[in-house]
Amino acid sequence: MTDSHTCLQQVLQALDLDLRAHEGTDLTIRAPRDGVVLASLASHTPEQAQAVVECAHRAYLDWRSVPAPVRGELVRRLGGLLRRHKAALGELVSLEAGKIASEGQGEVQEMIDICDFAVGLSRQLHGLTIASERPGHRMMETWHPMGVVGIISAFNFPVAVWSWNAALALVCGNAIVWKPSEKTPLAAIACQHLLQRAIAEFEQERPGTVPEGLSQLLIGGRDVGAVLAASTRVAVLSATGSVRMGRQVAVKVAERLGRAILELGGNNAMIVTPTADLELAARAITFAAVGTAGQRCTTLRRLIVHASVADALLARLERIYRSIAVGDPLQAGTLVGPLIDRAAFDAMQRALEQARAEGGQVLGGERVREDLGAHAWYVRPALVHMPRQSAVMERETFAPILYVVRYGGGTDEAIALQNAVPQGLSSAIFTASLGDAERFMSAAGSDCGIANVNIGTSGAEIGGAFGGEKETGGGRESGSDAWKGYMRRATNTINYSGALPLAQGVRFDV
Ligand code: UN1
Repeated sequence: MTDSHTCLQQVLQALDLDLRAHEGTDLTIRAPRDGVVLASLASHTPEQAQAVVECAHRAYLDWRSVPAPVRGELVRRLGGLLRRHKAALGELVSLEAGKIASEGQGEVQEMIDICDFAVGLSRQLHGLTIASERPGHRMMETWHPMGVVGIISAFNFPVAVWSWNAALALVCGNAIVWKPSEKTPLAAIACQHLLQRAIAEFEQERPGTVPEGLSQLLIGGRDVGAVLAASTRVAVLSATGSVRMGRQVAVKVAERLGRAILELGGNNAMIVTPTADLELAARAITFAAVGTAGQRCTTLRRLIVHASVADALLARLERIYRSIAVGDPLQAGTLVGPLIDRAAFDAMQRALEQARAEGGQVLGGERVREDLGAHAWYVRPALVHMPRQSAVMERETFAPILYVVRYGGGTDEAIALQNAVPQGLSSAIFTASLGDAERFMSAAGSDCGIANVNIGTSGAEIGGAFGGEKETGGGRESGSDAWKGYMRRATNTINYSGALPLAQGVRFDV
């Protein structure tokens, strides 16, 4: 296996990226696949962060007046560069976040997809025309940029989640300031570098269109994120991460009556009904539960299976779990890479201990492949048979743990179990019954932002709005009309009548 440092040098060369300007002693970045130190970086101070936000605000004041389709042209160029550098950027994601190669590449594809979507959107951004009660009047809605959009992203989707926010925010006329996870700043530096290149290309054709500081990066930890949350200059703060982080950020943003888009924890379940195609279900469960080593916010964490099919399904799953390829994420054939770090491993072990204490029977979950490095944390994914949905199942543990409970009654019993947790991101049902599927998607069904039928909980396309309810935070990103979160709506009433009739028939003669 090639040492991660060597891989990094190749990737940096392919991206024409020099890290020297970022070097320092504040953050040590390790490759999860072998524990090798990739880089040591300097953090921004809160004072520097404040200056960055001010600069972004000045950029917004110019960018907001650039026609939206022209703004789209910049995002089109970013998409072009991402297409050209997909292999290298995807590999960097694998190196820094520990994702298997195909998922690293898939994440860059997700960026390309949202760029395409945003370019189309840049010729739309349309409001309604509304019937006026007054003669000679017209009412309409106009959508305008908000200002500076702050983006806080997590280690597990180090580039795609930024791009959902960045591509939309830019075509919507905002400036962006990004604080990536302190575990994955290298991928962020690479994205910022590609965007700067897109800007340079664009400026050659349209000199003077892109203001200085339109897109900026903040490397650092909580104190830097706190500046984004507290600054009234940050009109929208889009934050992805834990419920704990989201709660802190949301309170700060609410205090100044700002706008937050929150995409927080998921504790996603799948219901398998008696009519489900078990072969298909087993494959979907495996990808959703162990893909990305269980470190997606959409990861399947709870399996609610009807007693009549439980033994057959679990026999299949146990076979898969025993043999699934855990190892170097850059090696062909690997399906499960490492956890991000030791803290993730410890949290997983604590959850498994609690599950045992609550009567669970654990298959897997132990550390494996220690030969790959003392600082590399690989685990065999855990399948945990629980006697009932107990406390450990009510929280999200960011690791490949799949808890299984059985239900004996109707689909409503399963739906109630599914909804009985504080989070509400993603959910799925496997069934051949139209009635069960429709019930699951109805108002009395899944309470999540994503409710799938005969598909797992993870791996959403960018065309749909992405996000969830309850402790997941209520925000929506990516497709559908999520762009409205990055714009403000003005209602315009235009009078061409030559008279001045008042609404609601009010008389006010002067
Ligand atoms: C996340 O884990 O924060 O639906 C995002 C999915 C991916 C995005 C996950 N498209 O699993």
